[in-house]
Amino acid sequence: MQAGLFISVEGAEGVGKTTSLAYIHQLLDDSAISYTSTREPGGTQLGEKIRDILLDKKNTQMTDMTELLLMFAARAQHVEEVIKPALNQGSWVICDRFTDSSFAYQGAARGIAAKTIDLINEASLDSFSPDLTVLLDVDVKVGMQRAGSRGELDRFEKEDLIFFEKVRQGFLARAKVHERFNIIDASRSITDVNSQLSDVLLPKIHTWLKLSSQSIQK
Ligand code: Z5A
Repeated sequence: MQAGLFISVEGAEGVGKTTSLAYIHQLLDDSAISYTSTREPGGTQLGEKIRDILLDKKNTQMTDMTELLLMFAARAQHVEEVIKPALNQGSWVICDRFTDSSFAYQGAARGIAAKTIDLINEASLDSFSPDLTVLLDVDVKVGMQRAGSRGELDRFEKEDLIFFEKVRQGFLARAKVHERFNIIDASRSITDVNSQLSDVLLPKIHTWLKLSSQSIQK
């Protein structure tokens, strides 16, 4: 059986991940590809409990290292319990954020050295990474305005413009060195963003369907 494809969707505050994820689901539904949609931090019962701790604005004393280790604790569980089993069954996995968020938020923005995150990534996940990463990129002010229209702010959403500018630059720096990244100009209209997503994903869908039918015929 052809293994599934692991896709992460990344970006800073209010870039439109939720909106884009809905469109990606539609593309996969239209192609009759089975997929698991999941998110980080979270994605498992244990991970969702960790998410609550991470986002709780009452946890003002949390150190940056605690935050990083909690992200990776949730991720280690997520990879073994959900992501790898789904991929092995030929299902695609669409993940709202993954390790690149830790490099952008805990690394570039909080200031933890990338080599420290690399070590934790290697030790906890054997540096398991997505096949393809969609990075939604937009001016930080625009993203914050879009996100600002929502209700109460969580522990991350309370951060300022400078923090989210560092997050954005952290993502863009990673996109420069990892070929799996596809940058989407998220300043455009939702229709235009969807069209950019189609340009990235349809060739992958067609190739995967072809390989899949060949492996069934064997
Ligand atoms: N975090 C971390 O620090 N380290 C890690 O390793 C991981 C995560 C994995 C929770 O993530 C927090 O965890 C996150 C980073 C941290 N904190 N922050 N910030 P999350 O993904 O659950 O939370 P989020 O980043 O705030 O995402 P979100 O709430 O899901 O926002 P979004 O999905 O990017 O935005 P949206 O809901 O799709 O769009 C926002 C609004 O803009 C909405 O009204 C849309 O209709 C509108 N929109 C969307 N696209 C467009 C376009 N193209 N034009 C105009 N308007 C648009």
